[in-house]
Amino acid sequence: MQAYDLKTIREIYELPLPELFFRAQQVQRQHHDPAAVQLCTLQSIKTGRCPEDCKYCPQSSHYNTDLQPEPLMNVEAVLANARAAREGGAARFCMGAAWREVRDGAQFDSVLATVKGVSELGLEVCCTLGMLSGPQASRLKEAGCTVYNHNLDTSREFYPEIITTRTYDERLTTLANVRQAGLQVCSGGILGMGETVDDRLKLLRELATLDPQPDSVPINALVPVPGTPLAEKASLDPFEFVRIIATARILMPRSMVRLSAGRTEMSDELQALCFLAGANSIFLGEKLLTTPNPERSDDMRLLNRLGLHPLTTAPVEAAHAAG
Ligand code: SAM
Ligand code: DTB
Ligand code: SF4
Repeated sequence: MQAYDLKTIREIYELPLPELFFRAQQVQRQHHDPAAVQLCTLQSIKTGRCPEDCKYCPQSSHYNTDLQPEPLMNVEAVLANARAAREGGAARFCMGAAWREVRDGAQFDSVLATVKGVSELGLEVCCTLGMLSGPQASRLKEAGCTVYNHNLDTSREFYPEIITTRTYDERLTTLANVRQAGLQVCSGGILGMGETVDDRLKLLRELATLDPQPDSVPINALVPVPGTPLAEKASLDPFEFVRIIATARILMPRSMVRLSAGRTEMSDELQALCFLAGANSIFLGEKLLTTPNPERSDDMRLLNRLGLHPLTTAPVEAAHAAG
């Protein structure tokens, strides 16, 4: 793996757009089918009342949002939704809980039973439950979970402006626990929280330096939610956004780069540019965890118009076969 310094990353990011796209597409073709898009479904299995103070998050108990909190869903309720997601063409089912960390006990046991049930449906299972110890990561893996999502969100320097209730190093420790247990790592960040371009590039450097690199990298555009401290943030420059996608693709050739939150505010043309820049995964379904996502039928129509098709092979296998 190549170690990147910030200057080199900046030089890539600042390339003339056609050159940046050309390089990103070369990398993408070496490791992925450029016409295949991974479709993931998200399900919030425990919503709201989170003790963390992430300034972007509608689920934090520190802010007054319109969110309706929901306790942990029972196994059967989640399985019903997972079946529907499978019928709808999703390859991966990702379950999120508004927890600071996983605690051993009845609730975690219930999540483990849910994970087992979803994996038995033949779906790839991803969880995002907050901080995780090594033994907890192993139990998730044994239950049939294949991927764990835990975002670094932004640069180490900007992080304390956004979250004060846990540290960057705690995030990295969870990622190490996840990797150690043999789970795939899904880790990315959010753009548009008031960070500089350098903060974004430092986030990419941080992710690209993980060894091995994350299997998937979700790039979220901030969804400004009324009541959160970031409700009034100015929207992102679309070209800055695609440049980050292309730079992520070049720095992390094998990773799935997921165009995540914020697509409802993006035009079809901008999303198409993101696919050209190397994004190859999206969340499908009209809701993310708590905020809206494009309609499934609109997404399928867009993929069709662009000649793209759902990815069926498990991404890591596909990447290994290609390279
Ligand atoms: N509580 C767990 C955690 O923080 O890891 C899992 C759920 S948390 C909601 C998952 C991720 O969603 C966060 O790391 C953040 O990157 C993203 N997210 C949350 N609110 C968002 C928003 N308003 N806009 C964009 N991304 C957001
Ligand atoms: C990720 O990076 N984005 C997804 C997933 N991982 C769990 C979550 C986006 C959440 C957006 C705000 C919401 O819907 O609550
Ligand atoms: Fe809690 Fe996760 Fe939201 Fe932070 S991002 S407030 S940890 S649910």
